[in-house]
Amino acid sequence: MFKKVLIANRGEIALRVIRGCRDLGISSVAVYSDADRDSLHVVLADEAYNIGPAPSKDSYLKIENILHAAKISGADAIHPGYGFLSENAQFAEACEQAGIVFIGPTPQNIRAMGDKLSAIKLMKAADVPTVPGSGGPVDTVEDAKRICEKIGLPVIIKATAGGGGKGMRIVHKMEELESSYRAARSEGLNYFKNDTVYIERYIQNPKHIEIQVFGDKHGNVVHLFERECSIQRRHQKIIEESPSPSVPADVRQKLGEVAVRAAKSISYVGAGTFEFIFDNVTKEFFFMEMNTRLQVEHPITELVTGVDLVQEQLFVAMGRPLSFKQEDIVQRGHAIEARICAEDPVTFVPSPGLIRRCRHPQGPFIRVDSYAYPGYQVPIYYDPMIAKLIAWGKTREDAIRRLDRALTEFTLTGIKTNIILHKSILAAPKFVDGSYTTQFCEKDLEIKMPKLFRIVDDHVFLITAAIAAFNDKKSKNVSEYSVASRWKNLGRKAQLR
Ligand code: MV4
Repeated sequence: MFKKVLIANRGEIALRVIRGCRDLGISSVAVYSDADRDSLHVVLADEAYNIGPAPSKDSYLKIENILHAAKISGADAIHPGYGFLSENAQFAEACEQAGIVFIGPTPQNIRAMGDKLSAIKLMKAADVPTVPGSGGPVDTVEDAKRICEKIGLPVIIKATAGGGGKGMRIVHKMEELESSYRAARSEGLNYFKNDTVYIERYIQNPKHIEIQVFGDKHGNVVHLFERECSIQRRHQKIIEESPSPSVPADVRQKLGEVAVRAAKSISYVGAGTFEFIFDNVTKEFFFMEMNTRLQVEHPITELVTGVDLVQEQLFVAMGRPLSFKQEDIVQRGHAIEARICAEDPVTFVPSPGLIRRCRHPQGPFIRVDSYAYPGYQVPIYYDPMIAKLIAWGKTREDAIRRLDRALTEFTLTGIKTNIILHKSILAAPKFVDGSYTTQFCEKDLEIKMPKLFRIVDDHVFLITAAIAAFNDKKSKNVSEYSVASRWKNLGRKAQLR
């Protein structure tokens, strides 16, 4: 058993890992930047070390500083969380060389899947379905034209090192091909110092379906079924759910088998996710890429399967065999996660700043993974996601209703949040019937949003407090909570109209 684990991350995921450690009697070490002195992970961990200035490149990405903190604290292992150094093979290697266990896949696993073309080649060799396309680098415009003529339009050009939608171009007309090809290459070069691109047939109105896998150091691999993450905007996921409302039982079975075969073919160790593009009409699926980390949306898998994924990561890293077998894993009920972000719900512009009021939802089958508290200053330097709200239900309808109820209970003022965006998504017909695709935010949502909802900020509380005090002459104490409940009632009526 590890005695002490360092968490090389911040925010809600750092809290998630600290709690996973404490549940096993393992002590935790936090690291923090100058901007995170007042962050909750520093408070909740058993000890904490400053690792540098606010910018990530000077702190959370600074390998030497993190390893130094691990050494002086005597940590046995490092959990990287997601983002930052979580998919950095060099970091995983540096940990090994320093005699500290990296809680994650092997450096070879990370490298094999980090380059998208290398990943596609490996998957093809393992008989995993991939999208028809070039299957390798496309080095000239002439090659690009030949491939397009062969596979037909539309196509998608992708930078091999790309991510987050950067270095990607969809081509609908032959006339656009040359400029799109050059744009994808130069974006790859600018953002990832690599101008290699490849071409695939473009799957229209796709769904994003991913499969959670787990491997141990003894060659065992299992899957924990799917998550659907099609509700996204500009490649930022907003809502995820499990199971997917679109995947039929026989396809689900296939997806799981394929993912396990894929993970075994690369001797995968730890938590990983295979991302597939799913054609909602033909119900075909194709491998896209693999994420060699624990993902943001892991809680929905935890709620549906009952497996603590962080504890399992710790066990696997200690060298234990997986604590469950494939046949032990069943999907029970339905879980939906809403990513709560400090951002304008209409323009999506980040809105860091001081949180004034903060009351988290509670009640049956609600999970809140949050690092928000009243008086906390959300820093400008990092991701605007401050909380994840997850609801479980026996059925999808129950889960939607519960999530909506919890969103109504969630009070966060001082900063703008996307809470009302979530409420509007949950009410959208295409979400309710489950037929939404990755185009949902652009096609089925954005236009309706600003008309239906008003942005509520802290001054609304002050006005409501004044009205409440004026109206309620019998009441001697108008507390923050009585004001909040009054405002909620009014707010709900206003929203229903
Ligand atoms: C695709 C695709 C359609 N066809 N590949 C987006 C990020 C990366 N994980 C893969 N992505 C896609 N790859 C083929 N062959 C559609 C997406 C995609 C997408 C593309 C353009 C604009 C928005 C998108 C949102 C989700 C997925």
